[in-house]
Amino acid sequence: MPINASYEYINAEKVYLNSKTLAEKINALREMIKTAPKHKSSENLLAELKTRLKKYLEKQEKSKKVGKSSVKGIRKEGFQVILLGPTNSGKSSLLSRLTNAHPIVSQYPFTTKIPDIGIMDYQGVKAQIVDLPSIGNELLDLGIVNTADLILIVLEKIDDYERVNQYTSKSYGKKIIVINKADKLSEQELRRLEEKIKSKRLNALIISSITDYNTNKLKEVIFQSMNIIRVYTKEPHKSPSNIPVILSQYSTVKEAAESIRKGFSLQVKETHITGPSSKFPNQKVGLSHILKDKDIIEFHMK
Ligand SMILES: Nc1nc2c(ncn2[C@@H]2O[C@H](COP(=O)(O)OP(=O)(O)OP(=O)(O)O)[C@@H](O)[C@H]2O)c(=O)[nH]1
Ligand SMILES: [Mg+2]
Repeated sequence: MPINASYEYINAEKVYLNSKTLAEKINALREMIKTAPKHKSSENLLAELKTRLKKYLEKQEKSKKVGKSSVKGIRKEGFQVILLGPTNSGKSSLLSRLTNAHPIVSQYPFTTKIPDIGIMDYQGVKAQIVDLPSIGNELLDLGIVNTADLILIVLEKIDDYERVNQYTSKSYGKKIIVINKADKLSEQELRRLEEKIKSKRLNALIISSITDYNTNKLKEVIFQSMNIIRVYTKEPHKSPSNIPVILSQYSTVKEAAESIRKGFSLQVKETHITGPSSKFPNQKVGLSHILKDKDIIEFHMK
């Protein structure tokens, strides 16, 4: 146990040591990283925890690839997000907001009869989004709920949450509650709903597919749950590339170099980082330095 460990950390460590499934281990490790003391002497511990988490995430990723969805005709492409909820909560409307797809939207119940698929592009990162027939529709095939990477539980009323959540008991994807139709709420009702989310510590976001309220925030939240980072490479004295290198979370400088070209890290003499993982601009770091989203990485070659 690290010195000055907080009560939260000790608790998270206990949960970790007792966890059996991969998903439990991942959640507990995330909590440990969040609550670990952030001082000089615990840097090694933090790095070690992050490496361990990364290994588990990769293991989970591998096991997902063999998982098959029973919904015919939907090929899982990269990160898969599904929209699950009662009829008329606005799933198809949301799909058309987040992606290039144009599903049928109507005020009548059970409009969506077969899944609609769209691709979300968030600053160069892509995710597949699948809009499903609603809960209660006999055409809803729940197989995909179990294999999706992320489940957006789309509701108009927060009170519907439990009813919908029952259908996710066998899923291992993360879950986010999306409360749609914020435009129908008064300022006061909106504040009250926000308070409720806070006090119940729900992982929920209030949006409107009509006014676009918080839909960009939702894209950001989806991106964050993908456990990936974008780093931008840069040559000395030039501006950074616009196209990000996509890496899994907690990747090191060495892994970034190797993702450019196998053996590239052996040719690197020095690396400089500017961004969230650097203490100051242009910080010189070693190959084992752990990167963060939006870092700019400058390699000096031998
Ligand atoms: N006011 C308001 N209405 C919305 C919003 N989003 C969707 N709607 C309306 O709600 C109704 C249902 O929207 P859909 O997107 O078809 O709902 P769905 O969840 O796909 O429902 P299914 O018919 O079961 O497929 C439509 O009349 C939409 O225009 C929103 O943010 N605000
Ligand atoms: Mg629909």
